[in-house]
Amino acid sequence: MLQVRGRYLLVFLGVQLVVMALLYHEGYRKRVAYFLGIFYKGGTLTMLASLHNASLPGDVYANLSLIARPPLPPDDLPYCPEVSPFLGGPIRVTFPPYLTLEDIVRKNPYVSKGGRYRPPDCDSIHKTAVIIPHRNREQHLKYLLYYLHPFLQRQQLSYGIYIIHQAENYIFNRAKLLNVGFKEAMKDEDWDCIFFHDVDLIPEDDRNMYTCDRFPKHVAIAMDKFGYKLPYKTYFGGVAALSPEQYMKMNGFPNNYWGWGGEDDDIAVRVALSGMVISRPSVQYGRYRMIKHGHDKGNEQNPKRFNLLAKTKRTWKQDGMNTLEYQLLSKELQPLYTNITVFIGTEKGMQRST
Ligand code: BGN
Repeated sequence: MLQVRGRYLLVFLGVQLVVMALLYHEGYRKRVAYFLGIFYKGGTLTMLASLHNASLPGDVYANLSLIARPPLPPDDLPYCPEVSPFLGGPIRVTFPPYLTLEDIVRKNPYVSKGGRYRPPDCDSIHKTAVIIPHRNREQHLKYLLYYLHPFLQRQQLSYGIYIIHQAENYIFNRAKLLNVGFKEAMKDEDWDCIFFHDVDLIPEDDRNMYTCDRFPKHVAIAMDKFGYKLPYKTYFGGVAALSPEQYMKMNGFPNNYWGWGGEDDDIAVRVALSGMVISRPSVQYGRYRMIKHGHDKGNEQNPKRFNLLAKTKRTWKQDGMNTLEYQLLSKELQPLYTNITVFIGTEKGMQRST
């Protein structure tokens, strides 16, 4: 009897020891972060961050707990280094089953209301808005936010995330929602780069910088569903990045593609018609995992897309940013994103469909 009890006691003590060791490790990491907060000098953080990278390959949250606000007035922060010390390369993408928005909020303590972030320890020269059109894809949105926030923080960007939600049940119109997102985001801030982002695409390499190039950048160039290759040469779907100047030069995106398909091809044609070319990241970095899903109700294939696309050359100046009409129903600052709900009308105009 006594012997059995002794064995239990040993097991119990063993478990205690393991727990204590783990707690001590966590405490150690916190103390390092605190220390850096007091004695912050650009290089120190850089070295430590890269050291820690080696130990946790692929974890999108690895090292982010090392970021601390130094005791300096915001105006005295040094510029962020040219290459962020937090970049780790490939990211492991899995879909944890019991994830909640609260978990994501807890894991991103420096994200402020409306899904805004600026590096607490350095002054970023990049200001990127991410625009995500959405309807009935809450589950996808949750995973995208789980990955996108730490991904952008690893790149030391100042950023904001906008969800553009199409009100009512009329056929989905991705490109018009992107136009609305652009217009609303630019009212908030002088963003220097806008990322137009599908809700079901998760970036798989943090060296895929969410900043703009000299020309409109098609970013989702290697998706798993296309065998990590471009499906065709002028493909412009999924994720694309334009500066406000590039976007205005092509009169934004078309407003008249209702349903699935063709609007991204129209955008690619606009790039060429306005005298620009498509820029792309390296195929090693522009990798994306698509969250699997069934067919969306209300986003059936658009039978008119072939005709529309044949006319882009004649219509691009008459339809786009300069003719955008919509009714803003709400703009809420949620903890992880700015939620814009908009009525964008129907194919027949701005009258209500119901
Ligand atoms: C294309 C679609 C794109 C879509 C890609 C990838 C059209 C227009 C045909 C003239 N284009 O075929 O919108 O992103 O496939 O799925 O349907």
